[in-house]
Amino acid sequence: MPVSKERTAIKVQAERAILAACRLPNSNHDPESPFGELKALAEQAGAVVVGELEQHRQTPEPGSFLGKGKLEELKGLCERLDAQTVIFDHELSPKQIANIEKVVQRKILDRSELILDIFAGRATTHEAKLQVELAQLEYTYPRLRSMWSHLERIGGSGGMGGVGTRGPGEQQLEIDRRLAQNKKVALQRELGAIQARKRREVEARKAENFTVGLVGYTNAGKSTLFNTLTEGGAYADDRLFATLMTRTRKWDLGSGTGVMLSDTVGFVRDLPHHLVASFRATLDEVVHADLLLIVLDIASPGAELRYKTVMDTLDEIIEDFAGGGETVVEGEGWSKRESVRVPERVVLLNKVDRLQSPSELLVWQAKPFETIPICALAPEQGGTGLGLEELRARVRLSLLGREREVRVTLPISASKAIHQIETQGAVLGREYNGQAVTLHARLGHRQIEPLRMTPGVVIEEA
Ligand SMILES: Nc1nc2c(ncn2[C@@H]2O[C@H](COP(=O)(O)OP(=O)(O)OP(=O)(O)O)[C@@H](O)[C@H]2O)c(=O)[nH]1
Ligand SMILES: [Mg+2]
Repeated sequence: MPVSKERTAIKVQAERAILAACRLPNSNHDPESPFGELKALAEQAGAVVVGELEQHRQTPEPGSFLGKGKLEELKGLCERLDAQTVIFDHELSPKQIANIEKVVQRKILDRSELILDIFAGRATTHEAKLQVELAQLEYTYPRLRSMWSHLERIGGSGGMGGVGTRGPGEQQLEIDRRLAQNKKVALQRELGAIQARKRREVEARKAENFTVGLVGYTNAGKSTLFNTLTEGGAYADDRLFATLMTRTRKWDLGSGTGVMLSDTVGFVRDLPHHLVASFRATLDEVVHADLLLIVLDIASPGAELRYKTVMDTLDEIIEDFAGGGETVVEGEGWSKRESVRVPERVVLLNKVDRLQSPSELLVWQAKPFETIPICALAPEQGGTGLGLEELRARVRLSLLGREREVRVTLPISASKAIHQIETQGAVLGREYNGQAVTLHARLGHRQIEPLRMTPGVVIEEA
């Protein structure tokens, strides 16, 4: 099938690659390690990075990003280092790709294509595969199309051997385009059905439970924390985009309380927007949690930039989803408008065990937002368990509300309510009076409100 045949053309598996970038005055790359992240991404995709080239400019060259001289230099570097592929640290237009290729005579990939390629290799669930395929059709296809027509022109002139594709004629391209369009519609329909079902599940879960979302940059330690807290087998690994789909599990907070915790796909700087669109549904569930825990790897270089990326992406998703600050909730035969509530956010300063000096932690703790330093690795895996108790207490605070001392009088027969007070709060004393009991207890205010609704219960401040 033409579509899948073309997709293989962006693979960089085992190819020798050069990384290239045009640094503009406001580029948001990490100055300490300008190619660090792109290199990690390229290696995740299976490429062998053999060289790097960057140019500092006030504005990019419109047609080709880099200036003419720099492109010639890039060509020379490819020849010297025997590289088949050049990966740019930007999103390039199909036209720019074609123009650069014309000079450099090598396969040119942009950052988004590279990320899509990694996602394609990671997708295991049916939904993730559909989402990747859709994103590739939308993003990669137009680029491959122009690349191919270009390859056809330079075909056989050497240098492009690795790609080894015979350019299709115009007629073939037209057939491919139609097939791709049909495929896209079918994928969108199938994904729509899956996502509608998931939305109903999420709504039901939210109605009954307090929900907590783990979000953060890729490789921050979300899945590791998820596993440590829920003892659940989420896949955690030291590679980018280890997790592609949201997973939700019950997290037991002790004393009969618990919340639903969700692990999510990691963010990355300049996440391709086509990818964001198709993974948006996955994140939507999470940004509407009651509490967001933002996991940040503070031991890695560029933590500041990562923090900013995560916050900006979250705000974007919430804003897009909210539209005018309202969201429409639909059920069978009904719909209602609800104003969008922005969940509480707590930033978890992870991998504290890897810090070189404690002063690095102080910098983060001095920030104007709420933080908890943690070590997400379970003690069995060499972790220290640092901060996990504080985290539990913080989530309990969100769940139950601030604690107050109260005297609750209720019939002895209300055994369910008594059990709840005993397990979720701290009972300081009790007095029996015929068929009634008065419990002197410390309870969270969110726990007190439903008690007030229970018939026969009287609550006084202690
Ligand atoms: N030393 C140390 N390593 C950690 C800690 N937390 C996570 N790691 C390691 O960091 C790597 C990435 O962890 P993951 O949990 O897969 O990261 P993630 O945020 O789920 O990543 P994605 O799924 O790619 O978004 C793994 O090798 C973990 O063992 C920590 O507190 N200390
Ligand atoms: Mg993960």
